[in-house]
Amino acid sequence: MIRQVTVFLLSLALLQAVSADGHCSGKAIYRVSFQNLLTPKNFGNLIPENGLVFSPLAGASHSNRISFLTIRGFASPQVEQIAETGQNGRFVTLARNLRRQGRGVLHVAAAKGPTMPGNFTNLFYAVDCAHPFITMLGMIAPSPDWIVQINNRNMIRDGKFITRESGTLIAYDVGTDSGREFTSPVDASLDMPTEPQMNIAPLVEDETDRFQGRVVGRFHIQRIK
Ligand SMILES: [Ca+2]
Repeated sequence: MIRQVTVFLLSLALLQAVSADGHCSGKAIYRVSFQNLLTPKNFGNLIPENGLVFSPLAGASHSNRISFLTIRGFASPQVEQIAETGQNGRFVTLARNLRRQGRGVLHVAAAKGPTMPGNFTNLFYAVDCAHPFITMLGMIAPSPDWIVQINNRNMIRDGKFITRESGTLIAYDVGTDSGREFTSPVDASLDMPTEPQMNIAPLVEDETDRFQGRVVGRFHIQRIK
């Protein structure tokens, strides 16, 4: 018995030593900003004359047990809803349920309104060592099923929370609708379900890419606490 306790205490001491020596500890809060570059100035007559919006953005911080969005995988019903209608209700409900049940989600964030052309939207996420991944997405609207996103992005490098990170956003086709025009999501007559469903992939891989592979936005991640 005494030996078992000693072994336990020894392994605890060992764990703490390891954690003080480069393994993750603590928590952090990040501001994630998506900037919408889909303005008439940037895209001219490639896009509708008033530009395109990002639908109300939504996201979550989560563990490696969960991937809400996997490039080259099939879109979930939650991602399909965002991509085709711009409504994030299913995604937010699922993420909140997982959080409540302690199943890999730490924090859920959702914007109140769309990100207009030329504007940006900030969402905030708490992360910790067990939930260091951030996924965030929104629809390019109007469109058939095109999104901007960051997925499973790890806020830990070499055992430490990163300070900041920036990058570009390109359009992704989530593979659930075969439309190719900037059509209103409420016009059901223009719904063209893709059957069988295709993988989520960069829209530029489709030769009819309306954005011609160009950058449609930028993301900025900043640790604020
Ligand atoms: Ca599509």
